[in-house]
Amino acid sequence: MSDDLDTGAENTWCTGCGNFGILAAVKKAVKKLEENGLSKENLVISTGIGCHGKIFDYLNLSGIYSLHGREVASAEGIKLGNPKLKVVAFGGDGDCYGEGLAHLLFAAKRNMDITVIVHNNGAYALTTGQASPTSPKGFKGPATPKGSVERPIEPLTLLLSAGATFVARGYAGRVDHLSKLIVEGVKHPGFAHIDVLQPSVVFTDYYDEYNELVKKLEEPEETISKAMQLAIKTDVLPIGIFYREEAPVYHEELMGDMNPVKDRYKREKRIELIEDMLGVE
Ligand SMILES: Cc1ncc(C[n+]2csc(CCOP(=O)(O)OP(=O)(O)O)c2C)c(N)n1
Ligand code: SF4
Repeated sequence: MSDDLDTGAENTWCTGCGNFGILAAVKKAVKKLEENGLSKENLVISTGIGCHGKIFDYLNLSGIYSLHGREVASAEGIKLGNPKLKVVAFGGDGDCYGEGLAHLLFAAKRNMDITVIVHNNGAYALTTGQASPTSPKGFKGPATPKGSVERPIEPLTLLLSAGATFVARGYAGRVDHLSKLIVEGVKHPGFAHIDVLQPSVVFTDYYDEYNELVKKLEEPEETISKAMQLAIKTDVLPIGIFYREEAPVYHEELMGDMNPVKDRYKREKRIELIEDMLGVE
């Protein structure tokens, strides 16, 4: 494990929290990516706000501790500002599938070249366990004391229909497997989405259920509709890469190989381009 990834910050996650598995998997993945030639200086993270967001405090990587639901928008800005960077956004299910859902879907639609890792614990954990978009029907929490009457969303089908070009599910209790998914996601040229089953030992302690139901996929499905059928299964919970395809990425479609950091236009040129765009004579 890459010790230089430790920040030394006191870890305040509850003992047994699935976030520990995700942190361990990320560290393993970064080490592997470094072995494959990625410089840590070119890896940047953004996080939302929640228990998951504390991963920012525990990972010695550059980035931005963003706002609730804005980690994907922040990651997009970083990527467009300097396309040479690899950018990974960490979100919670409340954060990414609730507050920030539009950012997530539009980043997938654009095939933005970033990786999104969702710590899916089925609750707004930091704010004491309100029902989130992925909470099961009947979920009891401070906002739904008699049980939520809403049905949960299924994230992978949502991302597949939005156009994500890499869609995967991992489990915080399978660290090695998850780290491989993260490596593949970061290497993928385009929008990579990894939904991680992350038990919260306080609000959604589903370890037993997940340990019984998760099943590793051999390889991705060939079509989106087959991947969707797999994603809605409940008798088993497949983990692995559901779907992967190569498609043009947003920053290259928009700017070619221009890099705004090193190819920044002078002021006069920027004004000229804006005037040209506006049709000013
Ligand atoms: C715009 C905004 N709305 C609400 C909050 C309050 N808030 C902070 S963390 C959080 C819940 C986080 O839940 P989730 O994203 O699922 O992450 P988890 O804590 O479960 O990891 C909320 C609602 C906030 N910080 N900003
Ligand atoms: S409240 Fe839940 S998600 Fe938050 S640190 Fe504790 S176990 Fe983890």
